Formats: sequence, structure tokens, C-alpha cells
Amino acid sequence: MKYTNPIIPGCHPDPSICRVGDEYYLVNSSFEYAPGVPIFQSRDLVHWRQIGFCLTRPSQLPLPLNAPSLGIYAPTIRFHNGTFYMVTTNMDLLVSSQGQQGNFYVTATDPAGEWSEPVWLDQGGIDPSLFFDDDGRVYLTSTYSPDPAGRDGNATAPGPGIQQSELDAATGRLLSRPRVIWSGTGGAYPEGPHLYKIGGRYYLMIAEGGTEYGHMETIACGATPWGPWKACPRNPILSHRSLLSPIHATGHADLVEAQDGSWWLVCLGVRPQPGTKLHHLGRETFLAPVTWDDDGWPRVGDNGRVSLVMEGPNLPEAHFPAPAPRDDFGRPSLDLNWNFLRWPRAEAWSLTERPGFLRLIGSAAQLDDGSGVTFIGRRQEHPRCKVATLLDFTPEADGQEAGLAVWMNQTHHYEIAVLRQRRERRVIVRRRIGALSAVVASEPLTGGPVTLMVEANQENADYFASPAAYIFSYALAGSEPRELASGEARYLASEVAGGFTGVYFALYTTSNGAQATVPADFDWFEYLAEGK
Ligand code: 6LW
Repeated sequence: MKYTNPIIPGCHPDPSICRVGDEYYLVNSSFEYAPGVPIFQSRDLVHWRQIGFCLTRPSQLPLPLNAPSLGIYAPTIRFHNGTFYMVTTNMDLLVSSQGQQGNFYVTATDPAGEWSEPVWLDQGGIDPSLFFDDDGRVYLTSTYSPDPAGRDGNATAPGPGIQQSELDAATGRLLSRPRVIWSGTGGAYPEGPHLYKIGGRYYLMIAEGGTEYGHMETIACGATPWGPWKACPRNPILSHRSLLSPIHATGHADLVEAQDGSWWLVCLGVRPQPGTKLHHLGRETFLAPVTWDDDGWPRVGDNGRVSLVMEGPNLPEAHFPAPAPRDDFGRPSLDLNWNFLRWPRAEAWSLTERPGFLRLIGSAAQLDDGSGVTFIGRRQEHPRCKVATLLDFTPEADGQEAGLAVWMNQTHHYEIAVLRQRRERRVIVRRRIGALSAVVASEPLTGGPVTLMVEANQENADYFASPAAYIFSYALAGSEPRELASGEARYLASEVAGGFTGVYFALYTTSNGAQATVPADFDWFEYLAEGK
């Protein structure tokens, strides 16, 4: 079967995969969004559905900081002796402990959850990975970078590399001092390490070059889990650097052997806006076939390249029902594609106070504040799509506001909103790009529920003449939609906004600094994908 990449679109980077019998499980980074670490399941490696989150409670995912693109980085998932292990870094904790604490794992017997409380690991760096050897030993592998302040933990080396220790996986206690085992092939940021034993030999596969356009995947082979490592003569085994391709930044990969003995690699990649090196959907999950050459080195995809359409596994196709485009908020819990920005206040949202509506209660915190703003969002997963929501909101004091945001982070977002200004209800479009913030359209709005709409348009995208853009419209009951304003997608790109995430569409409400709030009731939310 042919399949289409990305296999998991939208902001789903740093994929890690494992197989249990005929089932595959895959996890991604989730940064400052909660719940944390979405987990997906597949039977054919091509069609995936989210079955839950690994981190569903603040006790597993403390998020004390308020900066974009911290939170959860690069998880690894492994299955051993009936137990799933998900190991990752909480960057909020790593940053606030100055590099001393942040890595942990959780376990589960049912990957859909519940997962355990965190087991904290006394090893620094990011991108932790577990390897269960066939002799019963377990290895914990992560990045290493020298710390000028001397807080290197146990490992020391003159330059960046990969560190490793032996681990007691029952307690999380390290059984050996972490030591640096490989520094890669000379690229910046050796990271995302995964250790494997394949055909009696150990392989250490890592990402290098940084997660941007110089990203690549390299591999080395050794007779022991500690090396010494011989680098593959064809390194990098995967990279799109300097390529003319709709896919860039491929790297941070994980390997899996299918039940039929074929090998596959999942990696992250980006789809830049046509004709640019700007991407705004975040880093997405791609799949590539792997074959092994006579010398025991892997060949990934088409000579180290990944395409939008590739020849897939020879496994029975296993589709999942397509998600309904419209969420009418009729169920007692939120669908799995919804995320909060960090953990919400308990009183900030309800599906039961007004049955059939998502009720949001704002606070003084606004979108520009990040933390504390009442926010429920889902990823933009398709360059072209249309989203809409029916909002019932009657602001009673100036400053009260509710709307639909196109959100990259707290300093880069566009929104269409209903608010009260000088005692009048109005509909506005605001654009925040770094330190610039402007209301670019504003009209009086009579009473009653209003449909807010955003169209993400990438058709005929030309960098200067008609760039990829978001078009904002609204409609009152019985009226035709009215276009208010648009905003270029380029200013929400990661290359402009910074960080590691991708665009979300978010329902939000705020009283913009005032204490008094009034509920914002969302009757439904619709996401219509156009193309892949
Ligand atoms: C992640 C690092 C990376 O920890 O980006 O692409 C970081 N690779 O390995 C955050 O996703």
C-alpha cells in the first residue's frame, strides 16, 4: 500500500515508537500543553489514532514556569515484560533546578492509561531513552553538554555528546555513574539518542545538526552497549539539508521492526510554507522504510530521504473511523485532541454547567500572559483548513472578551473575538506579532450567538503576492458570513515566533485584567481539513 506523510500531522515532534505483538504505540513531545505526551496506536504503521495521554495529572506534570516551549521534551516509549515505560524530560523542572532534575519515567500496563506517578532519574541532559538488553540489564541514555558552572552530575566530557548509565528499572536508581559514550559525527546538538540490539550488535542512533534545516540522523555500531562506536560510513542516514523538497528538518528518529520482519523509522520533519523556509504547523511525524545493507547499516527511505507519498508496509490495512468534523460538546469529557495551556483552574471550564456547551470562565489573565489564561486548543494539522465555532457571549463590562485564536505562543497569535468596549458589544480581529499588537478590524455587533470563522489558506501561496494566510470572518444567525481581516501565516512560523511548537486553534476568554467575568459558552467547534 502507498501511504501519505506525515503520518501524524500538526505539532507532533520527537516521535518514539514500540511494537507489542501486532500493535504499535507512538508518543510525541507536548511542551507546555496539558495533558502531556499524547499516545497513539496503530496496526499498520500508517493509520494512527490517539488513545490517551501518558501524563494526565499535575502530579505527573508539574508546570511551574511560564515560558513557551518548555514543559515536556522528547519522550521515548518502550515495552518490557508486560509493562510500558515512557521516559522524558520536564523542562520546567530542568530549567528551574538549573539542570539537576527533570528526567523521569512513568509506567503502565494499559498504554491508554492510567500511567504511574513519575520515577525521577538522577541523570542530566534531555531526550532520555531506555534500552532493555536481553541479559536483563537496562540502560538510560540521554544528551550531555558540559556545564560551565560544573553541574555536570556524574558525567564529564569536553564537548557535547551522549551520556549513559545502567539503571534499575524497578526503582529508578542508577546502577552505574553516567558517562559520555559518543559525541556523534561532529554536528551540533547530538541528541535524541536511542540504543538498540539488532542482529547481535548494538546500535546507537542519534540526531545531530539541531532541529532546524540542518537536522540529520546518524548511527554507530558497537560490540557492547557502551561502544566503542564505529560510525556508519554513510552518515547521515537521514537528512533533507540543502534539498529541494516539500519536507525539511528530518531527524530525531526511532526504529521499529514490524511483525513481518520489515524495518521502519519514524522521525520528525516540517512542511514549510511553499517557497519559504518558514513552517507554522510545528514538527510533524513521518514514516520511512528501512532496509539493511550487507555491512549491517540501515538505509532509510529513498537514499536518506522521505517523501510525501511512499510505499508502505505489507501489513493488513487497519483504518480508524475519521473523527467527526464538528465537536458539539455533548459528551461529559473533552475529546483527546483538546489541550489546555498548562493546567487549567478547576472552575475555568465545564461541559456540564450548560449541557451541550463548552462553558469557559475567564480570569484577569489574557492571551499575552500565557499562564492562567482560560484556553482550550487543538493543533492545526493541515496547511489548508477551515475552523468555526458558535459563541454565545454577552459581555457585561468593558474588557470582557471571548473568541477563537490562531495561536503559536503568547507573543505570536491572531484572534477573532467578541468583546465590550465603551459599553458596546463589538467583534474584532487582533494580531500580536512579537512586541507589535494591533486591532486590525473592529465592528459593532448586535446581540445573539455569533459564528466565528478562520480559514487557513495556503492555495497559490506566493511569498510576496499571496502568502499563506488566515482569513477571519463572522456571522450572526440568519446573516451571510462577513470577512473582517486576514493575517499572514509567516509571522506565526516557528522561525519567527521561536520555540518548538506549532499553531493551535484555541477557544478562550478573558476579562483583560478586570476581576468580573461572565461565562463564554461555545455551542460547537468545527475543523474541516482541506487536503492533507
Ligand atoms: C528535543 C530535541 C529536539 O528535545 O527538539 O529535534 C527538542 N529535537 O531532541 C524539543 O522537541
